[in-house]
Amino acid sequence: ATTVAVAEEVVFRSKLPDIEINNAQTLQDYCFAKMAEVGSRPCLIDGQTGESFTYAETAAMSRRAAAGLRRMGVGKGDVVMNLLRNCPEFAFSFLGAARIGAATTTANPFYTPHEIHRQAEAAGAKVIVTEACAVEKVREFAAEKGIPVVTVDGKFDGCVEFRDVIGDLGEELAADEEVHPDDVVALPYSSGTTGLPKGVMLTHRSLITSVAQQVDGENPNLYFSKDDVLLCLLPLFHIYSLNSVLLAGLRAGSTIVIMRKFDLGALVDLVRKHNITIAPFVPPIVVEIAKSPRVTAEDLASIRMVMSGAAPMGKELQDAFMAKIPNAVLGQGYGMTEAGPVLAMCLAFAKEPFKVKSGSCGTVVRNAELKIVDPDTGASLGRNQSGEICIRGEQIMKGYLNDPEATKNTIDEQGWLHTGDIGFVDDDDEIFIVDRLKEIIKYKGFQVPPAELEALLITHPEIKDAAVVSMKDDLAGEVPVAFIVRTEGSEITEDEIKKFVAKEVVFYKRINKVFFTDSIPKNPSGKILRKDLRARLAAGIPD
Ligand code: 4UU
Repeated sequence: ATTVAVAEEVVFRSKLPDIEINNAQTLQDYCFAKMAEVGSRPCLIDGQTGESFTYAETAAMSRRAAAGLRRMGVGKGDVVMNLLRNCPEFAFSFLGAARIGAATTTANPFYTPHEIHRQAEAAGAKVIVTEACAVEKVREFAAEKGIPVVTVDGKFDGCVEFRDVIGDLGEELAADEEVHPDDVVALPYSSGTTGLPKGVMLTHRSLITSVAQQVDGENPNLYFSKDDVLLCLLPLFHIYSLNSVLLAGLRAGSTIVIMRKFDLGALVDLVRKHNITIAPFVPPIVVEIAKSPRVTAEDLASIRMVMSGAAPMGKELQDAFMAKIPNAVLGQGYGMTEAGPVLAMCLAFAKEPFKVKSGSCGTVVRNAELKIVDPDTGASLGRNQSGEICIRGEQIMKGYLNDPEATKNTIDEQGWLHTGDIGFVDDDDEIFIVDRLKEIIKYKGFQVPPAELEALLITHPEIKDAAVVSMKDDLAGEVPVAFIVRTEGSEITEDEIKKFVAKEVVFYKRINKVFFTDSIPKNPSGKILRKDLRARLAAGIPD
């Protein structure tokens, strides 16, 4: 007789018990739930100007933004684009849009016009909220499409000032629009496991669940209190900062100090001035602080928690940093835009902390299930075996906007979201990421989608074929490099190709190196064999 193997699922859970999460309310009600307690406490502080807004003022500003956006014709189901560096107006606009049942799509103001227009168009943005550094890039496009442009930092021809949207009379929205928990509230763009950037539909339900998994419960996994002061330096247009800094900070009633751009001196000044207690970072910032002789333990003495995420942080870096700031807890969060975004969080951040290991990216959050599957067979794997990390729970995205095919390829029929990350769970439930199955390149935590660069490269008349893969880099973690097949007779140079790309993309998507080759390795269905190219790079003979 033959034996039939019964596939057994090994599901990993948090060490913390599940909690009850009321995720059938609006995100703004959930975030401002402690208003009675924190109304007069500082909520947002603009690090640059020192301007401060209490919780009551922040809520009022968001109601005024809601009224203003509605006057501009934004309504339920519509999309507002936030094309902003960090500023208080980002929060007012985001929460204001939520109040009228609209969603916010977020984009980097340093994107090129091409990148901005593509997202604004795909998301169907009804209004663009931006600032001086990006105004010129959207003005013409917006005029053509009849999209109003709002600016937060001054008056520009043909644009509306945010101040006027808020209104002199201070008219506030009387009552929030009723929404369904599964209505979209945030629409960040991500390329996910393959292809071009897509709109990630995060709903009221998913974001409430994600924030609750972090900061709620008797023993919160990520313990923020109303006495904490959070440094909001990571860009709010990326889901890490939007979710784990702004929304989680609001929910906890903490003070959020907003910083527009990274500068080590300014960072130290802000930490000292506001007694920052929580510092969410990405690995390149951790590296810079660890290496800088200018930054001392004393400078950062008020910080009790340093969080790193969005890219790998190895044991060596973690140990070097901890030696420098011995009084702070350093750990990682592991997120992916599509996953809501947080999959795992360091348990040393809990109110009653657990002992954790350097190099781990945390333990799966509570109220969620995580499994590791063999990418070839789909079999569920046990502890200490590496495979693709999958997550299930109410926090994950509803799907990609207008792309059921890509959604189906990411979330399977059983509701598991496939991350494209390779990792394992150890004997103590800690997760270690060891590789990436998906094509995405992460430059200092920013997404660089190879498919986007390849599509651009092959529009050049002298480029016959192209493939973009990641190469390790000391400073950025990873950088994109291109394998190029020239058209017959072409003598186009590396420099010309780099310049061609640089004109069209934001700085971190620029091609770092070009390798000319005779052909791009592909499988029979035409998919680029990136593994082969990465192997060539690793072997140091890239042609
Ligand atoms: C190794 O990077 C993010 C979100 C990060 C995040 C969010 C909330 C971190 C902490 C937090 O609290 O999203 P994306 O969509 O830009 O990129 C997702 C990918 C992951 O699939 C993985 O490949 O970024 C990588 N990544 C990490 N890699 C994210 N976090 C980590 C990590 N270690 N800690």
